[in-house]
Amino acid sequence: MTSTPGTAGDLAVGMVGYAFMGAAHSQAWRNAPRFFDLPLHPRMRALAGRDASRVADAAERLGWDSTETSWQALVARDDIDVIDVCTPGDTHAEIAIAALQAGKHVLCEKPLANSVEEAEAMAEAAEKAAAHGVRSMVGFTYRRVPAIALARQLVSDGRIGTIHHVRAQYLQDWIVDPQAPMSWRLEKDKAGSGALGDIGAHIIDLAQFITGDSIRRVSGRLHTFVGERPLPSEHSGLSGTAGSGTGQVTVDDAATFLAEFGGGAMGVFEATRFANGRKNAIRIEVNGSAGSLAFDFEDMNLLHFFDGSEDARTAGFRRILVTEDQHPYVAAWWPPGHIIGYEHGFTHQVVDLVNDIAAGNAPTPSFADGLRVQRVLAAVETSSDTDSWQEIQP
Ligand code: SOE
Repeated sequence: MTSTPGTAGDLAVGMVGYAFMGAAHSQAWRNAPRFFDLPLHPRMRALAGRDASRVADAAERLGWDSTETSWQALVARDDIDVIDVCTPGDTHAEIAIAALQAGKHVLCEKPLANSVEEAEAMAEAAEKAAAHGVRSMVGFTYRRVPAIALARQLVSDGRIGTIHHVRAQYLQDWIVDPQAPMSWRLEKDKAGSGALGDIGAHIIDLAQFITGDSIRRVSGRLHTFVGERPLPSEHSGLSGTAGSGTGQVTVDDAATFLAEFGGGAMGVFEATRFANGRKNAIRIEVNGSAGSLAFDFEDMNLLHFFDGSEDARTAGFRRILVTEDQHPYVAAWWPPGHIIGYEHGFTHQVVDLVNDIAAGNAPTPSFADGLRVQRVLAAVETSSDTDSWQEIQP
């Protein structure tokens, strides 16, 4: 590592992968400097993918200046400061570690890895690189939804008091139809786990983020409702069409678990792709000695807040529209009262990363935070396999 990249006005970004997450991150790199006052200007310098013509099409569509057909070539370029990893989980560790060792800052999609061992190696590489001013962040994007960031503020301001209960659900239904085709998200080799790692990881991170506490033990159950599915006709995203032949689903369709937090709170978690009618419902409720909070991503601009100190005759859950200039991230967007959407969380993620890189701060969630989530995921799987409570290594 020779010098700290990204300190001369521009911050040159190279991204690996260009499917759903690649598109979401691309709009974030493009919009962040247009709406936020940033100390460094992100440049969308290069996009990497294996197929030359597809990556060229994607670069044109998403706004990248050039392309590479291997991530190794991207990491080797000395005109790139940040590597943004938007690939399936089986490649996160090798790309992120190589990038950190080459002195590039890294933003890596969630979950951090497919196993605790990989996540440990990534956290170690991140710590070593940080000693040279190289920054890293894992993309638990929902932390940057303004209503969630406000929930975190209210907890740390003491408005909820001592937390007794955390109720967290992530509910989707995109494979409830047994004819919905296979995709990489249904293959253990590529995704690590199913609903558990893909969406359960988000609610684990959110629960720990909002409460400021850590899960200390879990008791879980994983289940696969449909074990064999049609192979996709060509593309295998969240909405592919069925082709001929079938493939084995090697991950869970749904995961539930009980959790105990270090500070004594009790947690109930549920992550499923079979909640018919629920599209992207991240529901979190926190009950404390002084009040409660409730959030649902399907109504993402609202936070529900109960203040237990209010006169009992008029107390009740208050519906806060999180669209005011005083709310986290909101002032950069539209006039008060004008709502924002799914993609804004990705933009806020880029804004925070760029600010941290410029200021020399350690971004959050860090790879160490990603490792902590990975340990909970692994413990839920072991618990389901062995019918036992599992402790999480602190
Ligand atoms: C699919 O379940 C998915 O795209 C997840 O992979 C994302 O992390 C989540 O934001 C939306 O759903």
